[in-house]
Amino acid sequence: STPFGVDLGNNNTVIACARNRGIDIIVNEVSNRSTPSLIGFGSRNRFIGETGKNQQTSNLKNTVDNLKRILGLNFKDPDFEIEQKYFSAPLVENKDGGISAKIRFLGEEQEFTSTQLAAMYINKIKDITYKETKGNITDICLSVPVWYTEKQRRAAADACRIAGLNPVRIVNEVTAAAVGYGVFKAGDLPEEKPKTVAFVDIGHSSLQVSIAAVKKGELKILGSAYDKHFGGRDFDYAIANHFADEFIGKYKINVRENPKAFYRLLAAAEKLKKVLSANTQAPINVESIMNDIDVSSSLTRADLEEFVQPLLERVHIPIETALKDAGLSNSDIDSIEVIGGCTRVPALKAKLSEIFGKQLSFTLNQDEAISRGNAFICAMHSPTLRVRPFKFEDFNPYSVSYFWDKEEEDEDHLEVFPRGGLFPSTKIITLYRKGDFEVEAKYTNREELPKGTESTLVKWVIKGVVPNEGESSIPVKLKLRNDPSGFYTIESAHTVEEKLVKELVEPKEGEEVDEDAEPEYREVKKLVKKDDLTIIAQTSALTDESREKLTEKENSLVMEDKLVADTEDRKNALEEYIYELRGKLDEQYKDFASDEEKSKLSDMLMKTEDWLYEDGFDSTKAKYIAKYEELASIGNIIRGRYLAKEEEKKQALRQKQEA
Ligand code: ATP
Ligand code: K
Ligand code: MG
Repeated sequence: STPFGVDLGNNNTVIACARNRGIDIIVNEVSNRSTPSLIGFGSRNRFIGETGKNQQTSNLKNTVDNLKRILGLNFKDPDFEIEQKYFSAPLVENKDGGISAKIRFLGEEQEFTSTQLAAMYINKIKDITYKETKGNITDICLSVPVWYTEKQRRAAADACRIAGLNPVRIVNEVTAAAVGYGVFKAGDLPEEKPKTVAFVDIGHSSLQVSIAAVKKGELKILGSAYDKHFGGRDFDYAIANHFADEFIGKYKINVRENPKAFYRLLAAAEKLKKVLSANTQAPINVESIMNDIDVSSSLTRADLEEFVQPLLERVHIPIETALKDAGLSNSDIDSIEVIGGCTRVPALKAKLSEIFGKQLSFTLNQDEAISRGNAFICAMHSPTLRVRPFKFEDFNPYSVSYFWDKEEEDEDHLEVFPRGGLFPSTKIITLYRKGDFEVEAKYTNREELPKGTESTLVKWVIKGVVPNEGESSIPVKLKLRNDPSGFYTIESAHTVEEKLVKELVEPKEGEEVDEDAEPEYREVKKLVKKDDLTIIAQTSALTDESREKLTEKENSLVMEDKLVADTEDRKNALEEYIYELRGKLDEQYKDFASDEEKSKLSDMLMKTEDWLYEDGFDSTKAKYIAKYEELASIGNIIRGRYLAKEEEKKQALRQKQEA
């Protein structure tokens, strides 16, 4: 499989693949290096990415964006209340308490869960990659925000699987960028004492910061923090809201009452914002925004900075938290690496620089660093590819404890993976059990988490515990793991028993050894593995059965989309052929068809053309092909004569030249 890395952005997604001994950004069907992260639903097919963006304005109610913000979130989560305002399609609570979009698709009302929506989008991204690379795309390294909970990570992995991909690793976005930095800037990194680098990512929807210790071949994330509701879209809303107010007085219209008008204002606001990153003043114009009214106005950079002042005043909070977690202060930071589209805003750059008390550094490609890191990490996990060895450990943002029913032990739980620890990480614990038992992983401190997060992560049933005869319990060894994707797992479980085992007596140091002497053994009591236990995990991931169902559904939607696209393609081919043949009949083919043939073909061309614009406007792929072949059966005979004559001419010319 071609190593495949995806930075699923809230605004746009960037794809990278490891190939030709490097990492390439994969361009989409219109040769863009990033793809809008949204899905439009139509009467016949889905419009995912660029095509969805193109008709978003006219299809607002059936267009779903902000995909990553609802993935794995509960409808009742307080965060959803904040989130909802960014959506133009209606969102509803589904039977699992999650969020589904309710849209009109294929002529009827349909609902799709946040996981399905993410899967649709990832599947499209996979298709883009497949078309561009012609490679075998089966493994993916997908990045997610550092604030994603276990449930959201599981949903992200499920979405990959529904899209037919194996998520080899789910990785934090900023960590992926940091890994890219560690790998591709290896030449400039110290061998011994690590360099301390702050990575700041401000995108469309969130701000994330991680402090890393980087040296050649190795990286540790020492601290991570975030502002979950801080990004470019908040700037767009601030601008749009300003103009919405202005237009009430100036044009006597309230664009907030008209979703399409507000969306168009929002799009114009985003453009304006970008212009203000390079200029101190910029105009805004929207034609016929509503009630046939054209609006225009302008904004200065200073105005924008004033509107977003409340945001600017929050930037220091996550940075201070991350520094504190890392046990560092400003002066310990050697370099501040900035990524994410929103960091192009001059006021934000100035703010970051002020907070750190240092110049910012733009070593990484702001838009592509995360996906490049992902592709490298995916390559690292490939059994067939050899990549430069690079070790990285990430920061565990949420404390997690494992609970059991107290039997012989003093405690009924243990905080196994505290906030601030590094992962992947493993801890082995021993419990004394009479029989089968349950273990539960829970978040220890709710206040570390996004509001409303459920505390239980996973429940396990451990089966197959049988104490030795005459004993009331048996020691069980559990291997607990915060795995490379950040999932909290029980990797293995087995019982142990004391056994007398023979052990070779090693000669003492300095003692003379008689080569011919018999080796000496002694008997010692040792704990040895007795039975392997069965671990049944109940996670927030989909069950195999429901995941397979959703996979089937997704595959059938892909087939339908493909049929619609192929039909359109055949229709266009027929139309083009009509024009081509008609033209050539008057030119190149003029002398190669009899008058009878010409009039018969002209007649057929006219009839087919009429059909195309009437009965055949919305026909089937097979019909378009049949009509094409009908024309081609005559067209090709004439073309054959023409080509034969051309060949004759060519031969004659060659003979003349040779003579
Ligand atoms: P997220 O990281 O929140 O999931 P994302 O990865 O899609 O979102 P980015 O691609 O990093 O986000 O950044 C997109 C944001 O950057 C958009 O809000 C966009 O308007 C903004 N942006 C892009 N270019 C500029 C610019 N020149 N000036 C200001 N903002 C810009
Ligand atoms: K992005
Ligand atoms: Mg991003």
